[in-house]
Amino acid sequence: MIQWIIMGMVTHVAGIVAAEGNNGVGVSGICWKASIMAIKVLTDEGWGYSADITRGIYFAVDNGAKVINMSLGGVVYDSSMFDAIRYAKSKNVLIVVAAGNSGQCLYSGSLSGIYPCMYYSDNIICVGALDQVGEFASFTNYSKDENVVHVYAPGVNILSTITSTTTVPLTGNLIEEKTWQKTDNNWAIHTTPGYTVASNPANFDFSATYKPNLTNSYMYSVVDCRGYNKVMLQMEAYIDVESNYDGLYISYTKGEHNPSVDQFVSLAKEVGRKNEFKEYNYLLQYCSNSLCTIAYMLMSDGLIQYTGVALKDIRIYYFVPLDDKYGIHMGTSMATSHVTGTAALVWAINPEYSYAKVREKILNGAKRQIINGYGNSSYPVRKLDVWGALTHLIAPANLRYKKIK
Ligand SMILES: [Ca+2]
Ligand SMILES: [Ca+2]
Repeated sequence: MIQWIIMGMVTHVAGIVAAEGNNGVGVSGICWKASIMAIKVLTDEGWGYSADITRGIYFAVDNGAKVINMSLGGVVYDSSMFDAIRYAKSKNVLIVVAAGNSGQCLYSGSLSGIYPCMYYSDNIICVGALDQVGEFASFTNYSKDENVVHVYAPGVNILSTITSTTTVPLTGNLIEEKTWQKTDNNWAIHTTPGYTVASNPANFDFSATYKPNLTNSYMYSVVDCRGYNKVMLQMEAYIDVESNYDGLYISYTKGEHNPSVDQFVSLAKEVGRKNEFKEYNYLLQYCSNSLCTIAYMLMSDGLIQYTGVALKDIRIYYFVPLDDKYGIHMGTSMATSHVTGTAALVWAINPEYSYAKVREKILNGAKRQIINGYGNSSYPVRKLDVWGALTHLIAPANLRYKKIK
């Protein structure tokens, strides 16, 4: 399992590629008429696994994508993902990827690379970011080797489309409103001066300790999330448990279930001596439009017990979209999508082109300029030039013409 981090916000990236132009609204993308296929391969928080990204590539290719914009990166070489990229190549699909935002110099053949940028396949264009004066953006990864970072494009202070949401309470405080079921009597709901808490140990008073060898100490309840598309659990909790051996496990499942019998989805294991009430938020991805069982379990080993956990406030929130807006972001993600839009534009002008031709137009149409690198070095790099890519076109072959007298 390899983690991948998204480097930008997808709606912003999509707007750079294809926002409608010449309509007096918001921004214009590079290729106004491009069709976008949105394929979600990472979580809302922007991370995920290479297997999902790999499946996304196959899905895009098999469903007719011409250019795949991958504003994401990870540090581990994954041969399955590389196979998917080669599959895309066999189907004439170009893949435009971000060089990454860690300010690193990338060396060809180096093991500490960034992928997909550094997979060797000639249907990839890896893109670094420029600032507003055409120098390297402070955060961009870069390379002295034009075969590693192929081209640079604007990536600082880019205005594009954004979406946003806000949360609205779906329930009140479930500690007070709900009947909680318990698998043993180590959990209890009781009122301490000032507020009601659910706690383990039952006699929680900031000095008593939870029991050793807890393996099945659950407290759980069912919440009705029907009619709500995206819901979140928020809790305020006091946590004081031994880090490496004990833990408060928070889990949930769609429908009405018993966590000591049925399979639940883990949300978190909270540990440590926090010693104050803090707020925690968890997305309940699988509880959209359904009943939802939320479960808390305290687990402990035989040695060392602390004062335990107290849950003061548990609420469910749902998300509502706010009006669409425009906003500024920066990153090699933004740079990447400028190149993706250019690829779409070049391909729109000549749909018969191969991925290699489109790539050649972009790279050969780019302006080659010396740029000030890091540490007093300077070297020539390719800067994206949309007009250059378009005018680098060769005249279509086999034109029929008549001599005009
Ligand atoms: Ca517009
Ligand atoms: Ca312990």
